[in-house]
Order: sequence, then structure tokens, then C-alpha cells
Amino acid sequence: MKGAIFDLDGVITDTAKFHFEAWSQLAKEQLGLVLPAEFEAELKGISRTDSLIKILEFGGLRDNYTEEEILAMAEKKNGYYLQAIETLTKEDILPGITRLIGELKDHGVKLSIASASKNAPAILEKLGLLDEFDAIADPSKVANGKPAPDIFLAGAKAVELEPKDCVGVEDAVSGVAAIKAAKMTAVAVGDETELAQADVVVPTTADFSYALFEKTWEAAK
Ligand code: G16
Ligand code: MG
Repeated sequence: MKGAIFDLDGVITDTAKFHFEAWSQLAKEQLGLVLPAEFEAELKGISRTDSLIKILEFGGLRDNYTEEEILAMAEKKNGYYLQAIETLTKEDILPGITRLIGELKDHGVKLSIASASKNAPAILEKLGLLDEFDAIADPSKVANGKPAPDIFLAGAKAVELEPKDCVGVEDAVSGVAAIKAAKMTAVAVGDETELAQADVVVPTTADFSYALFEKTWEAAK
């Protein structure tokens, strides 16, 4: 294993609740919709505009808005989201992640971010982790979002590694599918049944370790 390519939301920090709150505020104010709680999980790993399209489809409103109006609403949601993440600090790093980063670096493993979020650099900065990563793949430069492999392939390329030498780390079904489509080893955190496509699934990020990643990569390669 030469590289570890990380998803951000749900793996390094839990921003899903802030996304959901921001979407809920937008849906209420602009669309008169109340989003069901399941949307928090359903929007994980899904890009900003694709998330809004899902919400519009849920409300039967997909054809009521022009592309321009959709972009303006997505921008408004991002404003609410940015306000919410202002409060993030290193206390919001998920359990075990700081230790894991240290272990991987001690073993010379390159670290890269493959997040659908255009706010990834800002979030990492708030968490005090920006300098720990060798690269952050730019989601605005890839053609297809997760479950397509593009962002994980870009994450590996950014640290000049081949996908087969990398482990991808995810919490979302679409993200695990993206890792497998990229032909990388998939380490996942969350529900074992839901994330069965991964090479290993652990219940919490505290269970992540260099040893687990290396062992899983060896067995899967
Ligand atoms: C994250 C979240 C998604 C969000 C997406 C885009 O993905 O899970 O809910 O819609 O980023 O975020 P932004 O609006 O900040 O560009 P990931 O890939 O980090 O799990
Ligand atoms: Mg995620």
C-alpha cells in the first residue's frame, strides 16, 4: 500500500448534519418543503447540484426551475452551509483519524482527499489538517461524481500513484462503489450490510489503523 485516498464527510469529520440543515433551510424557505430525516444519509457523497435535483424530484418540482435558478439555489444553500461550518475546530475530527494519519505517514503512505465537496480545503483548514495531506483532488475538474471512479482516480493521480497501490476510505454506498470502480481496495466505516461492497467495514473510525489498511490491501490485491 503506497497511498490512502480519503473521503472527507463522514470519514474525517461529520459535516453531513450541516449539509442537511442547510438543505432543510433552503427547502423550507424557497420550496415550501420539509425534508424527511432519511435525506441526511441519501445526500452523502452526492454533489451540490445533484443533491438539489434530488430534493426537487422529491417535491415533484424538477421541471419548475431553470438551470440558472437551480444554480442560484445551490449557491444560497452553500452560504448557509459555510456559515454552519464556521464553528468547526480540531475537536470535530472523528475518533482515531489523527492517530491514523500519523501511522500512515510513519509508514511513508501518501495521503490524498477524494471528496465531492468544493469546500474540502476550507474544512481541512478549520480542522487543522490541511498540511497533513499531500493532495486534494478538485471535484470541479472531474466529469462524473460518485459512484463513478473519477474523483478517486484523480486522488491517486494527484500523488502520482496507481489505483492498485491505493486504499480508498469511505462512509457512503456511492463512495464505496466509486473506490471499487477505480480498482482500489475499499475500507469503509458504517453499516456492514449497507457497505457490503467494501473489502472491509468497521463500525467506527476509531477502528481504523495502518495495520487494518495494510492487511486489507494485501488480502484484496
Ligand atoms: C460531501 C457531502 C455531500 C455534499 C458534497 C458536496 O461529499 O457528503 O452531501 O453534497 O460533499 O459538497 P459541497 O456543497 O461542499 O461542494 P464527500 O464526498 O466529502 O462525502
Ligand atoms: Mg462521505
